[in-house]
Amino acid sequence: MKKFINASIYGVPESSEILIENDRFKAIGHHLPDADEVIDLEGRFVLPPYVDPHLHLDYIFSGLGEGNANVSGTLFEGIQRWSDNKKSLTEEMVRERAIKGIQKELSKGVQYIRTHVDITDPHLTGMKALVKLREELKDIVTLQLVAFPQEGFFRYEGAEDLMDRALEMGADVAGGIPHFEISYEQGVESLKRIVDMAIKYNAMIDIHCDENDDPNSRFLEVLNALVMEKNYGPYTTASHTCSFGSVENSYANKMLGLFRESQINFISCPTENAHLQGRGDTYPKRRGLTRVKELLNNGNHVAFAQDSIADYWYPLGNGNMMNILDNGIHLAHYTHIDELHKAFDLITYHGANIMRVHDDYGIEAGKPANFIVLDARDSYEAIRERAEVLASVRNGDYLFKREPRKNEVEIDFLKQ
Ligand code: 17E
Ligand code: FE2
Repeated sequence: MKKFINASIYGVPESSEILIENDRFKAIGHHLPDADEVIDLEGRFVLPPYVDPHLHLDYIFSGLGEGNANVSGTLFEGIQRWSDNKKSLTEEMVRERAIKGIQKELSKGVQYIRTHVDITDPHLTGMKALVKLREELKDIVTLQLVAFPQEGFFRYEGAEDLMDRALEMGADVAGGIPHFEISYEQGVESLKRIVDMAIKYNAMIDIHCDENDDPNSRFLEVLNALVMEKNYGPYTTASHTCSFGSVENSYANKMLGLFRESQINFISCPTENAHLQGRGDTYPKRRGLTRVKELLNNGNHVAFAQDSIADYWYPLGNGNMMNILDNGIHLAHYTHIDELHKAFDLITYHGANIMRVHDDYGIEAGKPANFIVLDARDSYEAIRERAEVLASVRNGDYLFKREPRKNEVEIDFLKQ
């Protein structure tokens, strides 16, 4: 048995000790029984691992290199560049990219990743590579795969059949991109078929939905209605929904009532969409964010995600969820002290609920012993200091452990 003492546990203020037996939490509390190994955390902040519920592992680093930059900074240019270049992609290349991305995220405290995988490819190259990797890496990372028709469910010939095959191969989630279809009608029809297909395969749903600034892009309303009728809201996620940040209040308020009923989930990619959206605006310039605060106050799960690491859509990104959280809370005005105390939910519990891994997630007796340790004492300090992850523990063992940084500047006269 292993015991961590003097921990400041997120959401469990009454406990300071964590007892682990083999790969599971045995007890959380005070003055727990002795263990063979005792690790003193010296008051540091402990929380469940970071969750990145929206990433494109098959695209990673595609934007590096001369001539690969997205000049207009728009979604459409990203899709075009990807389409022009993806034909040369091999399974080996996807595997290499994905491993690099996973390494980056893991080394920053992430242990759960939902990745979209482009299935508008007659060979399903990405899906083949990632199905294997999901199994090979399962001891160090929980990977979920979305069968994502990047070039359109109808717009790309044969996508419907490819999506069916990807789900047959074991994709966990059905994706979609209705705002990229050639008409409103086709967008709606794509959602109907995707929802039916997901239910047929007992898969979750995660749609790239209204990733634009158009207040009349209303596929979110359609998606919500479809899954509400089938009681499938908790298994469904609307990703991006940038346009919901542009609709007027009377419409938003009506929709919030419906989202409360359906319990549909939301993923916002604050850095990605601050970069991609508002490109048609002069000033005021929109920042691409959905109504994060209102959705949270409405009782829906909202998670933040990285989305891209140096791909055709976005030149930055390094898998650091603290950076995503920091940007997201600023853009969302989620910065009141009471909000800062619970802001980590956006990169931990909400993502775990969205991925539906919540039964095995969290610092509770009986659950897998997965957690991270931050170089801070509580949530507020961790966010203010953008605290580094000092350790990541998976199934009771360290994935990594690093020394805290010291104050590099010593000012002697203060000591006198
Ligand atoms: N594909 C897409 O449709 N939207 C994005 N933001 C990315 C890929 C990164
Ligand atoms: Fe995406």
